[in-house]
Amino acid sequence: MKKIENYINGEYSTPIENRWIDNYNPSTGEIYSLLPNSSVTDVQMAYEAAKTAFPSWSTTSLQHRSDILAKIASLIIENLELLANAEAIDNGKPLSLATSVDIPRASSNFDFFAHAITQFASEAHESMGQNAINFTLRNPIGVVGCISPWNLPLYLFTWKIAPALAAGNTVVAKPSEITPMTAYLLGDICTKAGLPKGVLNIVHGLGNTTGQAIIEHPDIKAISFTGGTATGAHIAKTAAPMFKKLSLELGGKNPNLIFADCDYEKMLTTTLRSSFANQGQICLCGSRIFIERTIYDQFKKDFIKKTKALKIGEPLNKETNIGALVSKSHLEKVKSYIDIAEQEGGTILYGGDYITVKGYENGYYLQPTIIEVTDSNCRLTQEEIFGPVVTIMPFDTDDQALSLANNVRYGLSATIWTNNLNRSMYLAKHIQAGIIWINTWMMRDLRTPFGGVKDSGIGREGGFEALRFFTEPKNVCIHY
Ligand code: TXE
Repeated sequence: MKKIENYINGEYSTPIENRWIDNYNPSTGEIYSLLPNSSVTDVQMAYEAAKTAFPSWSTTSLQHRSDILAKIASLIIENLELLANAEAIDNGKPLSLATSVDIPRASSNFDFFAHAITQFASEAHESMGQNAINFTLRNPIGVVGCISPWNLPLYLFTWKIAPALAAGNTVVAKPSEITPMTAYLLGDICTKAGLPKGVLNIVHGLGNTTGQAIIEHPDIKAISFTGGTATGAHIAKTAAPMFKKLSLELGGKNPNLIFADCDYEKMLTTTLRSSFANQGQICLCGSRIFIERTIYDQFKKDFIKKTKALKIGEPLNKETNIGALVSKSHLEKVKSYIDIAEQEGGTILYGGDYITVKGYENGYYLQPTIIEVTDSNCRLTQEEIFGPVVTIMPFDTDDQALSLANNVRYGLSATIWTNNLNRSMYLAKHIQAGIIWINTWMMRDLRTPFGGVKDSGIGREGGFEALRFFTEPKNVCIHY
């Protein structure tokens, strides 16, 4: 059986205690590889390698650092097929999605920060009348920790690592234990790109042991984390007494507000994607759909028709729109929400059951599911289900739409469909979220701030925000 290994000090190695975790292929339900169940000692080895590499990496020329990151970006594209296949098998997502989105984006993350770092300027202030000038140095922090989830494995792993490295830090990183494969393959790519030993160290293992060792490490002074809100809260508590810098990108329960005056066909196609892309396992998915009452019945009819047409199947099949959910326990969790629909006052309009895919009978497949709700306070519209399940509900006025949008503990993103500029600007200003899309969804520009408010986390990733997070400002005042 294939054994995934840690990547420490530029070399692959087995975990010190030789303990392993089963890695499942979600499309077959079978174990297809093993990954290290790394201990505190493995994390310490990764830390030591990163610490040793830091002085040289943090002082290497900007151009050299930028060239290496750009090389990693191009090697990811050269290995697109290998990585996309690995991602589809490991995660259950359609190969077409991994090929067109996940892996190209992992490459763009490196390419973007290879260039962004060369444009990252610091401030200077002349203190008038005091004969003084202040300028701000932006020093790398040192050894930083990056912890990522399973839904967009290489995409989100590199979204953290690339800016951390660009800013001159060295890294101890842990991908999700549920989807370790592409992070494992990245090690080899980094070696081939000429990344010096110890600059990036990848340690595999469980959250509450390996991950815990990273967040508890007293000398790892910054943690960038994407994952569940409960884990984020735990990390914040653990890190607080050590005054670690934290970037937490957590869950979402995003509203999709649809007004009668929108571009209907564009809205319908995009809403299908924002509901079910990646089996609904994207923190940005618009899982709470609110529709202006005048088009509610029409929308229901059309949306169900389009959802019915989606092809559910084996991820490697080119025809597949919806693959397998990531794990058996996640499948059960998502299904358990469908099972309480009725008692929560909901009506299942479409879907709601497991699916058996021929030849893949033990895979984790679920129908895309549309549930009509009458009360936005029910658990289905309040809790993050993180699967191919959306709720729909009508509204009558702009203010009602706004209050429905904000009636949730999360605040990651929101989508507004209208051609009325005043309405869209009013809502964009007042919806409590870090990201607003008007007449589109998940259109990304890597220069923009990415992250949420309320229980969706703290801090922003992307562009100079990420470089600010991964550097420590130091003001220097010169009196002349
Ligand atoms: O995430 P976890 P899980 C949501 C989604 C999902 C729920 C739980 O609702 O159902 O979170 O998913 C590591 N110290 N999102 O359980 O546990 C873990 O090993 C340090 C939203 O998979 O938060 C993994 O690498 N690290 C989301 C990472 O944290 C710890 C994406 C995320 O795992 C740790 C995924 C600890 N004590 C799930 N415990 C998004 N925002 O996109 C766990 N980890």
